[in-house]
This record gives sequence, structure tokens and C-alpha cells, in this order.
Amino acid sequence: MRIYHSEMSKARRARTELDGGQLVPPWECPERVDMILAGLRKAGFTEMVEPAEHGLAPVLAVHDADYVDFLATCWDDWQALGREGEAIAWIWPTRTMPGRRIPSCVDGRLGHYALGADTSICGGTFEAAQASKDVALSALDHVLATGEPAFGLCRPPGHHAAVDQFGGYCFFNNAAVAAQRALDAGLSRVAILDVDFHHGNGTQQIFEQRSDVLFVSIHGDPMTCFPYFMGHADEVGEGEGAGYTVNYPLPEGTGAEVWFHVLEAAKERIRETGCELLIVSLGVDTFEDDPISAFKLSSDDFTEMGRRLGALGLPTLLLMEGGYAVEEIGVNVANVLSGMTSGV
Ligand code: OKP
Ligand code: ZN
Repeated sequence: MRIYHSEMSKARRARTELDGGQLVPPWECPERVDMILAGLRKAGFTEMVEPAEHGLAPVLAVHDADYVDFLATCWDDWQALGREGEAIAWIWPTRTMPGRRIPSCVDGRLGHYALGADTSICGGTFEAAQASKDVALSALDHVLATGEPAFGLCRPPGHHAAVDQFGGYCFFNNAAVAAQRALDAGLSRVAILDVDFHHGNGTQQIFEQRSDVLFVSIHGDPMTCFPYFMGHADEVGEGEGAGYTVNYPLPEGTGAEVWFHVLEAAKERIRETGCELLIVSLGVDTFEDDPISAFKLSSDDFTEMGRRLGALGLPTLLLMEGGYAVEEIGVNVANVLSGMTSGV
């Protein structure tokens, strides 16, 4: 299987994440990329390809222009105020405010465009986000041209990024950008299966009114897990999109038996809706030793995950999302890819 990745993904090297009331080194670190590449090489994957530049047009097909402009200018605006720390949102238009005007000051803009305070913006963030979507789009081009599966080692991840919101370590929604591009290339329906531990709120928001993208997510119950305010089972899509959003929230502590049972239900929905392409938002933070997540999949379970995804028999684009057990992230990702190509 071809592996797409970009060295530019490491241009974002944030120093701080607000976690448990403290500023800690971010869980979503550039070392994840090298650990995944090392794990893939060790497992015998040798075809590593740099992406081609695709520009911002495919991004603007799913994200608002003012949001993209904010990401492009935020760090400079922040620095112009002489701030010492990284750009972190700290005030929001809450439920009791109208919040209709976008402030001009960067503090207000941060609150307007941020999902939470977990994700600092630093120099290199915009460049890394662009590299990440180029990785997704180049991998997509390969899948569409050959019918073979491909892996996009996207970093930063994307599934928490909404039409005009960043957070949860995500800036551009790589899976959504790729799905829209596939539709624009002539496909009539695409499935995005999100197996990251966290609900893909951004992907759901981008497509929840539409039936040409089926969004299916298996994740920690938002009653107790990030992103808390989206991902309940009764969110099923709206209008045209009714029935094309499917959420499977599962309790913390969920292990392989239940998880795979739910995966089969998710696959059935993908089969019956006649999707022509499968995009997997591949987080491996469902791993039992993930430091910020709470499912119990073992490294071997990721091989089984790959087999079961491959059994759908669809052209498949795998895109990296989360996974924070850095020591094991390489083997876990490699196991998914090996399982998928094992042909069993
Ligand atoms: C991103 B992805 C840990 C802070 C939580 C948000 C989690 C983002 C997950 N206490 N930060 O879905 O893997
Ligand atoms: Zn996650």
C-alpha cells in the first residue's frame, strides 16, 4: 500500500496544550509522524510518497473563506500584540450571547473560531495544515486512479475541524476535503467511517444536511468524553441528510468484542447506502494504553480492524487522525494496513 506523508507536517511544533488546568507539551506532537513511518517501514511498507500541492480551492469547498483567512493570519496577529505564549482561545460567544459579529481583535477571533482551549496556534500551524490536506488529496488521487487502497499520514489530524472551527488538534478537515473532492471528481456517494476514539464533530457538521456523504462514527460517549457536545446516537442528520449521519457512542472501557460488533453494524449501513468510496478517519487512540482515551483495543485488534475494513471491498482511503501512545502508534497503524492488504 502506498503511504503519503509530508515533512512539512512537522512545521507545527506547539509548546503548549491546556490540559487539566496546566499548560503541558501537546499530546499531538510531530514525533508521531516519525514513529508511524518507522512502524510502517518495520512492517515492510516501503512505498513512501511526498504529496503534490493541491492549493486551497479543495479546502474552500468545505471550509469558509474567513476561517481559512483566520488560520493564515492568526499567528502574525497574535505576535503583533507582543504576546509571549502561544495563541490560545480563552473567551467564547456562549449560549447567552448573540455572538453574531466576528470581533476584529485576535482574542475575540480566536473565541469565534475555536472549538476549545486545548489547541494552541503557533508558527508553522497553517503550513502543516496545508501539508496535511495535500497528503489526504494526493492519497485520494491514487485511490481514484488505481482503485488500490492508500494511506494518508495526515498530521495535524482533521475530524474535529468544522466549516469554520478549529480545535481538538485539527485545523482543516482532511477527510471532508477529500470526500468533497471525490464527489467533485464524479462519485455520487462517499462514506466516511470515523474509528477515532473521539467523535468527529467537524466531519458531522460539514455533512449533516447532505445525503452524498454518509458519516458513521464509533466513539467514546460524549456524556463523558471529548468533544462532549456532539456525537449522541439521536444525531442522525437533518433534512436531505436525515439517515446519513450515524453515531455509535460507546462507554469508556469498551473492548474488542463490543467494538467489532458495532463495526459490523456500521459496515452494513455503508453497504446499504451504495457508497462508492470508503474514507476511514483512522485514529488509533482506541488502543488500550492510549494516554487520553478509554477504549481497550490491543495491537492485534488493529490487524483485525484492517481485515474487517478490507472485507467491505470498496476503494479505500485511510487518513490518519488521533493516537497518542507514541511508542506503539507505529505498530498499531501498520497492523491496520497489513490487515487490510492481507486479503483474508
Ligand atoms: C483529537 B483526536 C486531554 C485533552 C483533550 C482534546 C482531545 C482531542 C483529540 N485531557 N484534548 O480526536 O484524537
Ligand atoms: Zn481522537
